[in-house]
Amino acid sequence: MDLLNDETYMRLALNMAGAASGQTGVNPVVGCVVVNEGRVVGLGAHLKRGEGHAEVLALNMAGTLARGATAYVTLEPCSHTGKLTPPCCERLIAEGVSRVVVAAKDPNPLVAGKGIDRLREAGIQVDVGLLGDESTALNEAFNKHIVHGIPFVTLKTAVTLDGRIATRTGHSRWITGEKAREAVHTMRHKHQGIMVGIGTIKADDPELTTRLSVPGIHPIRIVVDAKLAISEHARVLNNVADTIVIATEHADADKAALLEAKGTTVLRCGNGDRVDLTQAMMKLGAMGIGSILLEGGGVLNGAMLKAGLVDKVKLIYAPIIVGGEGAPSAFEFAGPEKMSDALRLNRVTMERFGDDWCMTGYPEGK
Ligand code: AOF
Ligand code: ZN
Repeated sequence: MDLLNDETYMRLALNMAGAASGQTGVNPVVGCVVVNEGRVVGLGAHLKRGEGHAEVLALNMAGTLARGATAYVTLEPCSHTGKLTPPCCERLIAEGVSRVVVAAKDPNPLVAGKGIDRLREAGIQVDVGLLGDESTALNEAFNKHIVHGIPFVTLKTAVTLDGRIATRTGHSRWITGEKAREAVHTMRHKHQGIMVGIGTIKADDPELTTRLSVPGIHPIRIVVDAKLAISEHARVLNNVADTIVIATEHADADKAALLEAKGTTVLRCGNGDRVDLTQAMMKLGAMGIGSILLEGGGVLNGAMLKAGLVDKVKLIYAPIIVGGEGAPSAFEFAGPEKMSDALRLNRVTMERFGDDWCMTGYPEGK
């Protein structure tokens, strides 16, 4: 039986926050529940960047019943004047809330503890940390982008048990089953960008949109294509969603103009043969892209990993083996000599999608 306690209300706030995953852009997802004398009197979630904060919406619903109430918030109430509203901590004080339970501190340098301090100064009891890890996990992309200015990158790949992403002839549809593919489209919905290399565009001509049994949000499609070799007829350039192609400074100006005339954004990153991926991440972060789902192929996966730009890995293993000398693998890079120098994933969890198994982990140091 579910007990009625602080955790019950914080979990409700977290569930509301989680429902907005993928729709707040570079902003965090936040939920708020206001409880007065054992009754829920206000509910709120931040649903869109530039629109109301969770606390404001919940307090609007609570009205005068906020006086003396407890507010459960999944993220520290803000202490800065944002896009739309004055600081949430001032609003909580003005409404006469007597206790605030906060899951996690806001890493935004403009807030970072000031919201909590301000509430305490006003004599409000503030308890911090309840289900904090869950709140932090929900906002892992926000937490990185607000501090470092570059996107949080989740590398996702479907693989055979022998680590291949295609057969020796290049055939790749499909490796995993329907449930896993639905999970991948849900991942697309939850990321602001989806990134692939030109090799994947040439081999599969993917559309890179979100297709589910209900409408989902399409991420911005990002193609790493040093020489602008992409065909102007590639499906990824259709107008279903926005597309950014990243090339080097040397790539042909006429081809860039042709792509831009189709509505595609061309970014130039790096002076060498290859795209400077670190610079690309800085530019994308500055453009307001806070999370990217990296869908390969092996060369781009390897390069992103080596550059230390991958924050999280999701490997979906299908119970199949294809062998085949030279069959493309999920990670193509000059690996280490010794097993002890392998790239290790930490905080590993496993999840089942039908007959496929998804291993999630964080590269060492992340
Ligand atoms: C809260 N409650 O529901 C959210 C908060 O651009 P703005 O005005 O929406 O401000 C965005 C910043 O506010 C964001 O970077 C984060 O620090 C905080 N988000 N804070 O008290 C909310 N969404
Ligand atoms: Zn706020």
